[in-house]
Amino acid sequence: MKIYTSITEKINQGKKMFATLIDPDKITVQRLKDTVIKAEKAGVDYIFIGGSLLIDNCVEDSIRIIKETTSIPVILFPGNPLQVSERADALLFLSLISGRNPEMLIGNHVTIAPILRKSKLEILPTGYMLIESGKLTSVSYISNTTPIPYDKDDIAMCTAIAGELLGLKLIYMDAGSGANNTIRSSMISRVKENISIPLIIGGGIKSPEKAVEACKAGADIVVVGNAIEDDMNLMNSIADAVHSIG
Ligand code: 1GP
Repeated sequence: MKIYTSITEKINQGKKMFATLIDPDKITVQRLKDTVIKAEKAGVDYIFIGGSLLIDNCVEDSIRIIKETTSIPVILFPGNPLQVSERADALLFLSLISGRNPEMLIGNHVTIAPILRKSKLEILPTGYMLIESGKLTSVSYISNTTPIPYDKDDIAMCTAIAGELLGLKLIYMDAGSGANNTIRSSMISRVKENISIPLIIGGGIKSPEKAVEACKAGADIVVVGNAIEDDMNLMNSIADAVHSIG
């Protein structure tokens, strides 16, 4: 449990963490290399890799390139069971607890379980919660689930508590890739105050200010994808802002 231990140790030290999300379908080899070099210089804590689709089947190659370039831990954030690679360090084993689609809650997990059992990947059982964000996101459409309404903090809280009681080790609240609205602070803090496992927040974060807002509300790890695809220099300012908290 190296990565999970590193997350909890940082939380115990009062530190906040920043993860860059790379969608292998949306990035060229050269841009991937440049992004990873900048991530290393910026002090990014984790690289998440995954996407809702898998058009070019390039997860393996992308991780190989990342691993040749940096020692930042690579964590799979799979949009589907095909996005599993032994080259990564860990896997967010996502159960979509905000939804009521049995395949996303347990079905896909049964399919992939024997493969994961044999792999060396560190498995991070994660309660994944989609939060409504002002538009239909890819993950909501693909997963065929309804996100938790933007202003229903109590539903989010109860869902996260249920996830923790079921034994999940992380909660990831996601407004979805390219969300119009980030998750509001009151929802983040309501959840954080009622769980004792690490909380990941992502979706629509485009600035250091928004990342800091999420951290101050209770996020332990903030995830940024789209905004970094648009401007990789943002990694520096977001990493500095997140790491200066606490
Ligand atoms: C999406 O939380 C991630 O699953 C990141 O979202 O691409 O909008 O930063 P963005």
